[in-house]
This record gives sequence, structure tokens and C-alpha cells, in this order.
Amino acid sequence: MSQNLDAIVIGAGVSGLYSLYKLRELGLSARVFEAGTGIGGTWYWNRYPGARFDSESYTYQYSFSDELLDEWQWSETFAAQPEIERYLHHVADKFDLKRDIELNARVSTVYYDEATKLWEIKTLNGETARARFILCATGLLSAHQFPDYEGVDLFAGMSLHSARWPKEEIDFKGKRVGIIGSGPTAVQIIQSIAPDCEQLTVFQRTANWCTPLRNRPIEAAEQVELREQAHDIFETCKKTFAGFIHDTDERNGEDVPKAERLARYQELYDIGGFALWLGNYNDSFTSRVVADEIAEFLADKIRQRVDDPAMAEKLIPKSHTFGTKRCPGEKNFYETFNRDNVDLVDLRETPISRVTENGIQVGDENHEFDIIIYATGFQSLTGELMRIDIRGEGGLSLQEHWSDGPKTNLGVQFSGFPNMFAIMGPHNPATFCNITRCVENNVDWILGCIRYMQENGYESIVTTPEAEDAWTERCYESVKGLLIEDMRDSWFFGSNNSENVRGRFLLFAGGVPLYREIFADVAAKGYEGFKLS
Ligand code: NA7
Repeated sequence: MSQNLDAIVIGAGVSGLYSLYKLRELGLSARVFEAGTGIGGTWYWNRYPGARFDSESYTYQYSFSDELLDEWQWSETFAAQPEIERYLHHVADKFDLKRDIELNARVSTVYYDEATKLWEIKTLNGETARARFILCATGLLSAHQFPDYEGVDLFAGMSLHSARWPKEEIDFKGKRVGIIGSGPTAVQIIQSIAPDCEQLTVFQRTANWCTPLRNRPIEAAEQVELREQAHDIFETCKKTFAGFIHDTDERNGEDVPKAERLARYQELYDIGGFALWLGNYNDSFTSRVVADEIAEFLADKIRQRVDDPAMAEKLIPKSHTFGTKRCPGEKNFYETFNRDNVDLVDLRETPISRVTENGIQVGDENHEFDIIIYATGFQSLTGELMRIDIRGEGGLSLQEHWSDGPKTNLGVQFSGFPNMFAIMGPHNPATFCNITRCVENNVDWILGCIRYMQENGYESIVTTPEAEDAWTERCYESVKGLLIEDMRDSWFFGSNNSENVRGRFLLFAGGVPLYREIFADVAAKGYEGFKLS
């Protein structure tokens, strides 16, 4: 039976749950269609050992309900996946959201009917629904990606992707394990499972600049303080470049004496989290001198922590300077490579030639495994939307619309797709954003827009192609002058995405405060750049 609704939300992760809450607040009928068998999105799928926040827990939580803030306490400064999943269930139960969430309902088609001006969706489990508004809460790192090595399907042992981790516990005892990848996910897995495995071999293509996470329990007195300061913390996050509590030092590193700079790096290194990345000197994203100096500071730490000098050199990034990719947060990651049962294969020296029935072949050598873990990342930002057959006005598919790279206005709308909104799609400031802070910002703006339409008798809103082109260009411009621009092998530039997307900057790098300002300005001008009818 087809359901007639005011709004359809695709995805029941952090943004989907909040969208449903806000849609109901406006008095709209809405349902969420979720591919997983549980809610949580990222925190449902990525249940691998060691999965945890890289944002401080108390900055990642929702800010919209004081009651919720009163009743939830995070046990650690960087909570682990099970606690985060419990939190999202708590939110869904508290606000009675689950009755409007269909699980196991992967949306396969989303078509716009020009006659009725309604969107119609179909799910793989045979559900259909129609609605005026459609909110794509599909996440930015959702479309997981296996590498295209020959033989990936041939391996007879257990193959696991970090973003499709099974609910049952995996016993690594006595197992020979190979892991491909060395990004933030791989780092979390490696440091967690190494003590359990019989043998762990890491296949690294690009080393990363990891910084200590310094996770710790939150004691009772600090819980009280954090609750009292919750709104101040959220306000701070609105004002910092990346929506985190870490704010850049206003001074340029190049103007500060070297000894003082080095002392500052040590201070930030000791704080942990993204302090060294996001709390550094104003020019740390633009000055090669400063970035290289931080890189050298970290390289020294790696040399001190890894016993074998040759291994240490492999773990020190050579292809990019500090800060040009998201830094994995680590705990004992480098010491893990001092273990007798851990080895590293540098794929820059010899690439993987194929996956075999019993292992991974590098050059002529076959490494035999019981388990292969793929921590190989995602088709970032565009991937999940591209996997759905989305067709707007004139039957134009989103794939066709984006054949020359994604185009959006403000990261939230695409021309030819009226009343469709993306929450964490391309051209958001998501790289430099604490996700929930940006989710709340974007959902609030979208719902503000829908309220404006209700109040002014509009039925449809769609970005003009001109405004879409301008915003897309502004996103490309936003990265110019940043060192990030030179590091195209990352998900910021869709390194795992299809050819038409790869190499294009997929985010807005102008910072969260500017993004918020632009949003407010567009709304204040009656949604300038959008056509209301
Ligand atoms: P990332 O950061 O995209 O990392 C993916 C890793 O997988 C990275 O080390 C890649 O190496 C590696 N990779 C991808 N394809 C291959 C192939 N074909 N062969 C060898 N290695 C490969 O994803 P994560 O899941 O770690 O982290 C995503 C975000 O989640 C992160 O930014 C945090 O915000 C949390 P490469 O660097 O491309 O050489």
C-alpha cells in the first residue's frame, strides 16, 4: 500500500532522526526509510572493534533538548560505538521517533511526478510512498567501497568491510588477519585487534599523520560542569572554523619564535583529539613552513615510539604534509608496530597484485590469511545519492545532472529537483565540521525554509541553475590557497569515487561561521537564488 505523506526522509542516522523530529514539530506527516535493520546510520554500520568518536562526545550530541541534555551522560571524552548507538536509540525512544521509521527499507528509486508535484519513492522491500518534500539524510561517508583488485570475491576465508561489520563478535584469537587501509578507521581497528590476532599484517598505501586521541573517562564532577556548560560549548562550536571546541590561534605561526611554536605543538599534542589539527596557528592550513614543521614534530614522535627505524620511516607520511587530510586519532597505534605479531606491507614499494583464495598477493609473495579486513573507505559525499535512481523534472536523473561533477546550491539543493533537500551531501563544510553541529544547522535551515513556504503559501522551492553554478564554483574557490588543495588523494576530493567526481573538491572550506552567515543571509533575502512557486 502506498503511503501519502508530507515528507519522506531517507536514512535514520544522526540527520534523519533530527529531521523527523523537526518535521513533526512543524505538524507535517513524515516517515523515514532506512536501509539498515536498526537506526543509527554511521553508528549502526561501523560497529568494528575500536570504533569511536573523533569529536569530543559532549560536542557531538544533539543540542536541541535540555531534557535530553539533562538525562544523558557520556562515559568517555570520545565515546565508543556501542554507547553512541545506545544514545541514538535513547533519542529515538524519548521522542517516539521509531513509529515513523521503516527499517530494512533501502530506497531504490525516487521519482518526481510533475503532474502532481509529488515525489514517489520505492524501496527494495516493496514499499512505496509519495510526499511533497524529500530529505536525503544519507550521510557523507555511507557508500562503502571495496578496492577493485582482481580476486576480491575469491578469498575463501572471512572478508569484512569496516562499514558493514557484523553484529556478532569476531574472535581474532589464533587468526592470521590482513587489513587493507591506513585511514582513521584502519587505525582504530589495528590498535584494537592487534593484541588478539595470531598475526596482523597491515597493507598501507599512504601513511597518515595520526595524533593522540587521549580518550579518558568523564568523572562525576566533570559531568556536572559539562552539563552546566553545554550551551556555551555549542555556542563555541558555532564560532570556530570547524565546529569543534578547538579554535585556531589568531597568530600566524610564521610570526612566532620557533621555540614557542614547538612548545605550542607539544601542548596541543598533549591535549589530544583534533587539538593539533584544528587548534593550531592561523596559518597552519596555508603555510607550508608551519605545516611541514608540525609534520616534522610528529615524525620525531613516530621515530621515538617505533623501535625499528625502518618501520618508523614507513609510518611517516611522505606524500603529504600535516593537516591536508583528516588526522586519525590514535592510542598506542605506533607502539602496535613494536609487537612481534604485527607487520606492515608498504604498497608504495610493491602494490597488491591480487586477492587470492587464501590471501593477498603482493608482487610474487602470497600472504596467507584467515580474515581480510577492508578499511578502504567510501565513495564520499556523492556515493550514497548516486546509488539511488533519483529523477527530477523532465525525468532527468541525478547521475546525468552530475555527470560533470556534483552541482548544488549551498550543498542542500540541486536544480531540477524541486522540494528535494540534501542534509550532508556534497558542498557542505562537513570536512571541517563536527557532524551533529552541522546537521542541526542544515536541518534547521531546511525546516525554516519549509516553514517559510507554509506561511507564505508556496508549494515548491528549487534552486536556480545560476545559483547552483555559483555555489559550486564558490566551493572550488574555497579550497584555493589551502594546502589541502595539493592533496587530492583523499575523500575530500572523492579519491574513491567515480571518474566524473574524482579530483573535484567536494566540500565547502570557508568555515562553519561563514557557512552559517551565508545561510542566514539567503533566508533573510527571501531565499535568494531559489525559485519559490
Ligand atoms: P579513508 O580515510 O578514506 O581511508 C581509506 C583507506 O583505505 C586509506 O588508507 C586508503 O589509502 C586505503 N585504500 C583505499 N583503497 C585502497 C586500495 N585499493 N588499496 C589499498 N589501500 C586502499 O576512510 P576511513 O574509513 O579510514 O575514514 C573515513 C572517515 O571516517 C574519516 O575521515 C573520519 O572522519 C571517520 P590511500 O590513502 O587512498 O592511499
